[in-house]
Amino acid sequence: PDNNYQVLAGQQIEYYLKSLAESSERVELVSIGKSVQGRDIWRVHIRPYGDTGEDVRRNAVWFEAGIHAREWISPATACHLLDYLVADKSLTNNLDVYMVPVANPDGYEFSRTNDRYWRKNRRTNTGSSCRGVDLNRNWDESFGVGASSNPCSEVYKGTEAFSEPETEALSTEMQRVSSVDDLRLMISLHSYGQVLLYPWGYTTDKAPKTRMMKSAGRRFARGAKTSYNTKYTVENSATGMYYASGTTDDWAKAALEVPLSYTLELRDRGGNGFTLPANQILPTSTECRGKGSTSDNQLRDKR
Ligand code: 0X9
Ligand code: ZN
Repeated sequence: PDNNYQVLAGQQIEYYLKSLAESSERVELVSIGKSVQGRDIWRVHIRPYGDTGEDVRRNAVWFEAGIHAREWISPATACHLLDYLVADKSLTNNLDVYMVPVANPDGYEFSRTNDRYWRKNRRTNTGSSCRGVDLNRNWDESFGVGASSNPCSEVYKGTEAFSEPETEALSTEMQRVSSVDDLRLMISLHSYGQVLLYPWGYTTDKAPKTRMMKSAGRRFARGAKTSYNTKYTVENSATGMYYASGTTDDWAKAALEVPLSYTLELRDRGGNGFTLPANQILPTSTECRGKGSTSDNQLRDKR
């Protein structure tokens, strides 16, 4: 039924990823670490077509999804994108695609079974009865500026940068990828708001390559509009939303110097918010791929 918020359980996503890796030679699945409660954090790598296994430096993109537990549309969109990327031969040509579809597996499970609006991970905080660290405040970039030191806060930053196994695993693997490849694009998938955010989030100072992030961002928005006329705006995190620090996008920009670093807030604009009806999963995934967008047409012409 459309309205009962069906979503893949974490384990079902695991099975899906494993079957994808088994059925396609191009897909490599690796556990990059364990969550607080011991769940695997899976990282998918889609190698380009015709990859001979040589150690060549390629352009790479990194997708992170599900760092916030209640934003169910994020892992769902990530899985649909995976499906699309594995099936499409031309799109991933000479490009390494990396993805972590469920970056906060404990929180995701908790949101499914106990508290639909859970956001953080499931850390037991010493000296407090409140659990969880906001994993999108725990990265080692201007840690603490515009985040809370109260364990009961929804935006609790944790005891120190990378105190959480989830952010530790993600950042270590992102660092490794950026040492073997040229990481050109990083997108962290969230909801909701239909806005593509670019750094910085902790200051209104201009980040390097802002013009490029804006123009590429507008191209995304144009593409996203073509499927169902859904409007996405492109904004700076700090001015367009609110100050936040210790986030994935700022860290990728600052520490790894990823030229295009974004947080993408998926559907909707607040009508349903986090409890986006299941019948919007597929449209959301489809429009974000920009079917019918300029880049898609160009790719089609090249085939
Ligand atoms: O607050 C967040 O972590 C993100 N919004 S959400 O509603 N999904 O929680 C926005 C993060 C944007 N990035 C930066 N401010 N750097
Ligand atoms: Zn979020």
